[in-house]
Amino acid sequence: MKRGTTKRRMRGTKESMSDGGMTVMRCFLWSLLLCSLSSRAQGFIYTCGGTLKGRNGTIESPGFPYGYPNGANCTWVIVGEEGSRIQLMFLSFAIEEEYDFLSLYDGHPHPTNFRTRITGFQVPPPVTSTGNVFSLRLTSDFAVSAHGFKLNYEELHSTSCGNPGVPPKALLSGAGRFAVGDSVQYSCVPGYVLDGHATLTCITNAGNTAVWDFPAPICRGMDH
Ligand SMILES: [Ca+2]
Repeated sequence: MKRGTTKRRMRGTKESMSDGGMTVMRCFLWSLLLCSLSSRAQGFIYTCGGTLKGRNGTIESPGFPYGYPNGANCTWVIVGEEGSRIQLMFLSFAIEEEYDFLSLYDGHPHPTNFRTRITGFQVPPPVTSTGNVFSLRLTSDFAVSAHGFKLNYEELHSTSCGNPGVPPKALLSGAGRFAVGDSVQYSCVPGYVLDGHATLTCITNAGNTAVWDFPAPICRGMDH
């Protein structure tokens, strides 16, 4: 969903000229809380997020799936038990490519913990923190939204590798616990071939952490 600079500029102008109209639309689409926050003039910042504790849970971008607000700066900090890791499993992902971002921090949301920045319309594979804190920050610019993201997070203990994920066009079978000693098998839907290892086994690495012995394979079209 690329947009031209003209469209961007027009959208920006329209917004600054008819803030009232935009507010009504936003009230209709989103919650009253969001409405009151977004009625501020251009240059507003919409903040949200918070600290999350507990073994597992769900995080959605504000307004999901009807679109996140412009000017969003939302930070979620997931804190697991000491000695655990946090795994994120994305269920849905659509963020305006190269203008809006979801940044991941392996620890507290500090630049030194920066891990990766995700944007666009592909559901990312599962990602696991190295420690018991994992942070996410959603930032959006002044125009154009998308339906946003939804993910489940789960606390992993030292004997669990966590769900290795199912790449596009792949099928996963095998153990449901994903614990040390368990294996999973991948295959591809018809018309696609597997690239990588079909079987992954959960092992303990030198650092005494449960990890999959190989990355999840990919399924590529036979004509590529
Ligand atoms: Ca945007």
